[in-house]
Amino acid sequence: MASNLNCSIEGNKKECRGALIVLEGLDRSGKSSQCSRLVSYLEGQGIHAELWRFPDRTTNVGQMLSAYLTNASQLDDHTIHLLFSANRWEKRSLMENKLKTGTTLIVDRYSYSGVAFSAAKGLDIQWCKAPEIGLLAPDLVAYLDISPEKAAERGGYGNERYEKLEFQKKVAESYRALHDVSWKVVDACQPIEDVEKELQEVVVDCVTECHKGKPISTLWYQ
Ligand code: Z5A
Ligand code: MG
Repeated sequence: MASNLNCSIEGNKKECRGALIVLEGLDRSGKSSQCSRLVSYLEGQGIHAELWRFPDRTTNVGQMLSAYLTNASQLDDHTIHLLFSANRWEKRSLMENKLKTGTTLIVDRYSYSGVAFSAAKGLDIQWCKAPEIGLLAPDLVAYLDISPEKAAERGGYGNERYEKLEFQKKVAESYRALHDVSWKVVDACQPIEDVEKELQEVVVDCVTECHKGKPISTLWYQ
């Protein structure tokens, strides 16, 4: 029997939906570190959570993305944009099932990375957003805010395609264009534990809201 609170009741067990929480930010802003910490924290609080990341390099599409990012293949900018989107679409129904059965998903990059990186190459932002329409909308977007220069000081970039300071400056501009008031912007230059603490509070509030029946919605909000 389904309740109007997005909770299902199986046997005696009442299950509320999980939250879709996305971390975004420039390279080296600390997303992967914070995603892992958040999952451990939530599990410690008795909240079932899984760590997800995009691109998901394990699928066939993901392997094409990985080859592109490591410069092992070259693709037209529009083509690679659509492949990044396809990589989210191939996971959409699994994500929805997980959310509906009570798993909170902590996601390392999502549609905002897709749009920000392609727009930074000069593609039209509305065109970039279009293939994302209908994907699950995050219940929370947390943006780890750091300047491209400060991020570059963190252990250096790797050798992947976009890991260059000048390009990261353009990505920062694209993120500014995408940002809306619903985003939780966290100062990513704080010590790692302080960033973690700030995220924990807002994430637990978001999970509680979803448990209480916040409806699942789809992109884009506006
Ligand atoms: N991409 C795209 O174009 N389109 C799309 O749709 C999607 C992605 C989804 C995937 O990179 C690339 O694909 C990415 C965007 C593009 N391009 N680039 N460049 P990725 O996500 O696989 O990248 P990554 O290898 O995970 O690295 P990252 O994201 O750049 O880093 P991070 O996850 O934000 O940071 P971190 O690994 O947690 O931390 C970096 C270092 O900083 C590490 O040594 C930490 O210990 C340190 N750190 C973290 N926090 C702090 C604080 N607070 N203080 C000091 N030091 C810290
Ligand atoms: Mg990362």
